[in-house]
Amino acid sequence: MKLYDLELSGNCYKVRLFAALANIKLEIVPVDFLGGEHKRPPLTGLNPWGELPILVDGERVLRDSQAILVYLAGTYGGAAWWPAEAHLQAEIVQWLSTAANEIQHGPASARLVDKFGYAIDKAGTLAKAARILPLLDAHLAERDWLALSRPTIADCAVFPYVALAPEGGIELTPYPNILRWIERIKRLPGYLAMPGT
Ligand SMILES: N[C@@H](CCC(=O)N[C@@H](CS)C(=O)NCC(=O)O)C(=O)O
Repeated sequence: MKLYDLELSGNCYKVRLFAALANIKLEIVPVDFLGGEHKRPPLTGLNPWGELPILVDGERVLRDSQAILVYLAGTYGGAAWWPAEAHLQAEIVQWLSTAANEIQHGPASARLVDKFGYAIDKAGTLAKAARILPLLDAHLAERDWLALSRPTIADCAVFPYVALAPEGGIELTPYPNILRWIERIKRLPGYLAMPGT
C-alpha cells in the first residue's frame, strides 16, 4: 500500500499517524511538492485535484485524508477502529467533517499563511479558529477522546492541525482540555510525531 506523502502536510500526517497507531504498514512515497510533482502526470492521473495525500492499495486509489482514514480503519483496523453500527460511525464522521471544515479553514489555514506564505485572509482564519477551539475544548472537558470513549480516527483527523496551531500564531494555552488531549495522544502506543507536533 503506497501513501503519496508530504512530510510537512498535516493532511498526510493524519494518515501516517493512524497507520502507526493501528500498526498498518504503508510504503511512504515522498512527493516533490515544491517542484509541483502533485500537479502533473502521473500523480494527476491518481488525483485530478492535484492534492496530497493519495493512497494506492492495489487497484484502489483514494484521495482526501478523511476518506483514506475511513478506508484504512474499515479495511485493516478491525472493530476497535471502525465500528459496524451506523450511529457509532456517524459519531466518528462528524469529527472527520470538523477536520475538513472548521479545522482546515481555521488553524490549518492560519499555518498556511504564517509558515508557507499562502495568500489567505489571516484574520478570517483566526476568527474561525477562535470559534472551533473553544467548542473542542468544551467537548474534551467531559471526555478523554473525541468519539466513542476511545481513540478513533476522529482523534487522528483533528489532532494534526490543532497540535500545529502555534505554527499559525494560535496559542493553545487558553485551552487546557485540548492540551491534555494532545498529551494523551502523544502517549498512545505507536504514536508518531511530525515536525511541529
Ligand atoms: N481535503 C483534502 C485536502 C488535501 C490538501 O489540500 N492537501 C494539500 C497538502 S496539505 C495539497 O496537496 N495542496 C495542493 C497545493 O497546495 O498545491 C484532504 O483532507 O486530504
